[in-house]
Amino acid sequence: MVYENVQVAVENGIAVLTISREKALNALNTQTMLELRHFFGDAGTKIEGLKGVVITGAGEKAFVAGADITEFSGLSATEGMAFAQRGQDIFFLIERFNLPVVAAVNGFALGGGCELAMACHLRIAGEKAKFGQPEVNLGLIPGYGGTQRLIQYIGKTKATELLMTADMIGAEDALHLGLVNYVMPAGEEVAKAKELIEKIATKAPLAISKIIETVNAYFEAEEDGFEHEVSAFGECCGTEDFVEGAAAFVEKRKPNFRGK
Ligand code: CO8
Repeated sequence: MVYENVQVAVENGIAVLTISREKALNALNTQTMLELRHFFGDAGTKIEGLKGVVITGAGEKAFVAGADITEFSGLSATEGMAFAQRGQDIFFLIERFNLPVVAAVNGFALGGGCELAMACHLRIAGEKAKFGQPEVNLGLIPGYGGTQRLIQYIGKTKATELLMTADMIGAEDALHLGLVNYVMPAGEEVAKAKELIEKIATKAPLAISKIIETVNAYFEAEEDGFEHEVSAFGECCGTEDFVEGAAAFVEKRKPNFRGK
């Protein structure tokens, strides 16, 4: 698939995906969503030696200012459900990607943009970042998982307020509420995201993928997270990396993990 709106740059095993529709503040139109689906469901799984993915927005103003409003005004109820379902399915691909995915939020992360950031495993905010779910201003509610993930990250009390008022919050408030992991000076978000991925890449890759799976299991209704932890723990025990990690500890050296 030829990508028009998502620029992909792979360097030192880290893929930086830049949503590039700067004139529309990087709003997620259908083409952009299909490109994200292709990357996380296909192309990204085939990049040899990949350590993780960073998602950011082109320009200084916006990460992603939402789903593209011009595309979905006038949808019928049935069409709206299909639209939201497709978006949720794509964001689940991101959340379930077996390598760390970090959002580097350089500006507005509104509506579908805030939902995209929340589908990532970790979030770095630039000091000018603004987060919000303004859908009620349009007569809508979030459709790409925002009602659920916002509660998961910041709790029901504040999430309900933000969802009902459509208020935007800045980077420091987002940090305080637990929505983001770090706040960085403007322009340093991607570097911090890469630094985190590099640190995670020194750990056992299979264990990291099991962390992603097991953390996700906590939030999935059909899963028992504790049961999932038991089986994932067992799977880690059967790996060469566990043998190597334990041996390296005893021998007081750095482990050489091979993802096996
Ligand atoms: N979609 C399409 N175009 C957009 C969007 C968007 N979400 N956001 C901004 N743009 C465009 C503007 O229309 C404008 O285009 P033009 O220059 O051609 O007029 C350009 O980007 C620049 O924007 P502004 O001139 O408005 O810039 P300001 O600095 O004045 O304001 C804001 C910046 C505050 C970010 C403002 O642009 C804004 O409020 N944008 C909309 C934010 C929003 O409501 N986002 C939520 C959208 S709804 C959503 O994401 C639902 C997700 C689930 C979908 C499920 C579907 C069924």
